[in-house]
Amino acid sequence: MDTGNYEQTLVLIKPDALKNSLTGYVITQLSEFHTGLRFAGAKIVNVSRMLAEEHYSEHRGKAFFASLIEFIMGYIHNPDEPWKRKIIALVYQGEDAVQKIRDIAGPTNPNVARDQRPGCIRALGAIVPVKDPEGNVVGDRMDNLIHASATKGEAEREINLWFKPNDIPPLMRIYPTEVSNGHYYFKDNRLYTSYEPGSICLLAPGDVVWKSDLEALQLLYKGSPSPCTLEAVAAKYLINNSAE
Ligand code: FUP
Repeated sequence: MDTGNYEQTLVLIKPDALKNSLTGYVITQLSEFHTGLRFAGAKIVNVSRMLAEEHYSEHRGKAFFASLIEFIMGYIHNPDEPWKRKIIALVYQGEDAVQKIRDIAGPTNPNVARDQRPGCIRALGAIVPVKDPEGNVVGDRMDNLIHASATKGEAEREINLWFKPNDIPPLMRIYPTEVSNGHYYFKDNRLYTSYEPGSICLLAPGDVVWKSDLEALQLLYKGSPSPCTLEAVAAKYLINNSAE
């Protein structure tokens, strides 16, 4: 199938950008006219803790981790209005998609962005001190308006984490898919292949699924080592399933 053999990358328009009405600005900066890239997927997501922690799993244990999770879940920018807690997840596709969007996003740290790349998107961000329970500053939270995948490998992991195959038009999918031939249910961080009261159906026979997800579920069900955790697969199927 011709998918243009193009690279894809994940962009998240974060709660600080949404709160400050910067969505239009970001989308204009990333538009096909400026970047040559096309939309392959888009969704509004109320970010669950499971999804947030999987997305930022490489930062687990760091001083800013808890604050970063609260931030991406929308608690910081919408403490009293839970229905406003959301991000916009986008997949862009085209030649050099990862690098092109990283360049327009700019450096991770907004202070560095202002210094080194004035005009980039993250130059409009903010740095917020993270304190321990005694009030000592132990790190910084970087509210930098957008996430952009750092490498092609990260883009694949992240797009598979946030998007199901059917969120992306068939001719734009670049990662392998399969059709599920079984049921998979999720409850209390456990996997089942038949319905358990209170469980949520992740996959049913006939569902189009990322090949990597199906392989991971088959391994996890057998109790064998899997390249990813159950949470990393389940988080996507639970998107917008229930409010945090
Ligand atoms: P990037 O790939 O540019 O998103 O950068 P990182 O993977 O290093 O960081 C992921 C997210 O963690 C960024 F959005 C910024 C945030 N972060 C902090 O909040 N504080 C830090 O000290 C480092 C990163």
